[in-house]
Amino acid sequence: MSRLIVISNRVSAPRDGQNGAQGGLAVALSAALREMGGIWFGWSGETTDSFNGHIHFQRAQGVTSATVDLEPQDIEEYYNGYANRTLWPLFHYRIDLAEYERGFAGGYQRVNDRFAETVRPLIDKSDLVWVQDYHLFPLGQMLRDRGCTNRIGFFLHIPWPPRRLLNTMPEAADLGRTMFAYDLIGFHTEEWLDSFVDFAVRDLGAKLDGDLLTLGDRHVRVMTCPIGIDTREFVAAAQTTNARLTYRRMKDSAVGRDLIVGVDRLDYSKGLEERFLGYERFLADHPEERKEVFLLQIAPPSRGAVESYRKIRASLEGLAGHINGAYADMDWVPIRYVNQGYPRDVLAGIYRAARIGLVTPLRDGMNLVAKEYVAAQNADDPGVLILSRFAGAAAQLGEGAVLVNPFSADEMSDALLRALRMPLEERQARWRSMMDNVEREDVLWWRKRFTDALVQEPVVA
Ligand code: ADQ
Repeated sequence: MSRLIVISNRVSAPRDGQNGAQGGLAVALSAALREMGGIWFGWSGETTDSFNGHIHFQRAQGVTSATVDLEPQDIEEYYNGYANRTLWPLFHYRIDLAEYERGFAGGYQRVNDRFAETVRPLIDKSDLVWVQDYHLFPLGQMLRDRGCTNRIGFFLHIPWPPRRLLNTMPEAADLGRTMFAYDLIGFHTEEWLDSFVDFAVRDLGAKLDGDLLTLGDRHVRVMTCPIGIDTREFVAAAQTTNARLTYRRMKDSAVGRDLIVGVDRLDYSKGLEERFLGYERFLADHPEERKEVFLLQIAPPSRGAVESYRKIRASLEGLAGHINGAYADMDWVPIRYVNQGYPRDVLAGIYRAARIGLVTPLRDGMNLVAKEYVAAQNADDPGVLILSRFAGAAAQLGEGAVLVNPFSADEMSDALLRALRMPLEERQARWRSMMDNVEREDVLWWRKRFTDALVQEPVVA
């Protein structure tokens, strides 16, 4: 059997003495590496004065990781620059925030080249190579340039934007052509896959035959492969003592009111400002509901080195303060806004105590919080998921969730009222349909679907 070489920006392989569970993606990739053997390669998260290609190998719980340190300039241009200030906003349809700087593009190429050069000697002839996410688009091509003939797959965790937006980026065509170095590209949804195919066909001149795209002498297969959570682990997390204590604590502090919960990295793509405004509209439209509910928004800051993230943090603080100032009373505050992360079992307890899970990103590749919320519910008395129609998760959970347009405060307000008034039988039926999907298409299913497809040779007509 082939070994698996996973390459991602950061490596979250298990560490010795690690307390607490890993995230779902880390669990799935670690399980695959344990089963197939192989290495997980990426940036250590550490800096070094001058890049030297020195690899730190570690083996823990049956998984080998190999990491390198990067120079401060690499981190500034590749990670804070091209990845977080160019690609992330552009791929979430925010060309107003995307910054096109040659310095960032150069740093991105340099780090990808350093990754390729360093990882190349670790790859044996029969290994499968699996590259993760937008930090590493050109890596496959750079490995091919170094004589790598292995099967190489790429999975995109974020949306692929429509071609008219993508083409605002000066390097769009070059980046698109490098994608043909891969044998297989996976997307969460048809929508992201269609955008990629549309771009490849209309802007690069590729030909599509079934699921095979051809450009010159290169063929790449495209597939949808929606990521799931580690459902068994999450259901178990919701049953732990910590989860039960948290559930109790939330119920006690709610004093009979309904909890609405939002859990997101503090990121403009998650639609937090729009969510607060939608909730404010609900409070304004339905005075009788005011003291019957409260919103707990958990949003740990991320990417603090980037200006747009500092701005959104400040603006959310202002908005939460404004709404609380306008509506709070001596015995009730409408929004509890918390900026810290919590262990997974504590999160599970909070989700379970919440009558409504409010997951309203403006654009999201998948969104795992939606699935975690579903997995944590009590089957006898489940809560309602209000989900943005622009999250990848809507393609799988759309029948059970209450779908909303997160740009519309009115729709959000209507959805909140509907969810609060929803009869038990309807909640149960909707939850069952979502839970069936969350159980069937979990993260282990996702991993197998991708690696099974990667080993298959394409049938070229
Ligand atoms: P993210 O943008 O990070 O992932 P998401 O899929 O929602 O978004 O995953 C967030 C994870 O972080 C969840 O597991 C959640 O529980 C955890 N988390 C968030 N806030 C937390 C808190 N306060 N405390 C503890 N944990 C917290 C990217 C893409 C997504 C895609 C994933 C996987 O943007 O669209 O679903 O990758 O492909």
